Amino acid sequence: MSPKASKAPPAPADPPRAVQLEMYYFMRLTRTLDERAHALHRQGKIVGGLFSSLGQEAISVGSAFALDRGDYLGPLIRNLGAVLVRGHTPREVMTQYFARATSPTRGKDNSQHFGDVRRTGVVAYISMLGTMVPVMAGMALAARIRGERRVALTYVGDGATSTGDFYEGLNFAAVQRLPLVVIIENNGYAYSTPVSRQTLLKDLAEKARAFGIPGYVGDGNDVLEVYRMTRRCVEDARAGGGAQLLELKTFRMRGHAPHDAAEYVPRELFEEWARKDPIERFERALGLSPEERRAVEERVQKEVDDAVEFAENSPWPEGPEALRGVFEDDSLVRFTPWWER
Ligand SMILES: Cc1ncc(C[n+]2csc(CCOP(=O)(O)OP(=O)(O)O)c2C)c(N)n1
Repeated sequence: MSPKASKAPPAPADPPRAVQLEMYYFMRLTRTLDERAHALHRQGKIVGGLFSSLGQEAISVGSAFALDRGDYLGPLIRNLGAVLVRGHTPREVMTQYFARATSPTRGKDNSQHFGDVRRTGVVAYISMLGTMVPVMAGMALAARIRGERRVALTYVGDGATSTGDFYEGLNFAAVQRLPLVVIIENNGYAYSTPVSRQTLLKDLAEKARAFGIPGYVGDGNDVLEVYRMTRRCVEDARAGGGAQLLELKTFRMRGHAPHDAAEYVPRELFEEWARKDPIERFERALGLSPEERRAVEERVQKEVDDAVEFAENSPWPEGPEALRGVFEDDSLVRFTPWWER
């Protein structure tokens, strides 16, 4: 689908080179953290779910750069890059992966289930597919009620576009003309289900028609295109244009999680998408000098080494911590058996 021709504003300009270098840094940081985490998982140091954004870094970084400071972001398991851009540090990420007492959730919950609405605008992710759409519609509505011009941005996978929550949340946002931007991160597979078994549509953005909202399709492996398209959706949403749907095509370069070798994916697809690697493409577009590349590499390695060391040396949470911070009111989780009440 093409943008509405009649009232299309000019495409937002690319950020200056210094900002593009920061985008490159965040893409490299995301990938290095991801690769280190997978190595640590194989060593048994990280247990439980670990989800990769390998090959999808451009979507997270480009879209997060398109937001303004006070905006809300609802990430997915594959949006580590967006969470880093919003200000969560490698130490926070690693301690969360290691489930230590120093982590954002103080050792509780899934590796990606953290955020900080007040500090970074990141609304902690929950794993039920599509559920962040109504949650982020609620964030946009709350901001409007308070008279704040904040935009809410969230992501769904191709699989999540088949859920009721996606339809209900987006339809509510459309009808209420809420400033909500939903990015479909179309990475070809929902676990082992290819997109061709998910929908008969050619482009998932065509679903925008069902809600009467604009729908766009872009290249999810081109960080500057991601930035420009998201920025435009964000600007339109903030100006009163209501909900926006943006489908970005990409590929999941690993299995769903470390236990999944993705044997159901034809090898040629991995080879084809490896040639479209978003980081290598951006390096070429930026015309990086060897010195610039080395400087980013050193900065990233130092930060990741520091994060791993900090996490490994951090204490485990004490048992009773499991009962704290689950609800606003801590007393709610203290279960009293009926015979003791
Ligand atoms: C409502 C719901 N149904 C099923 C699952 C189990 N599940 C977890 S991830 C996943 C596949 C997700 O695919 P997609 O939405 O395309 O995102 P991707 O993992 O490819 O980024 C499924 C079925 C879930 N978490 N929530």
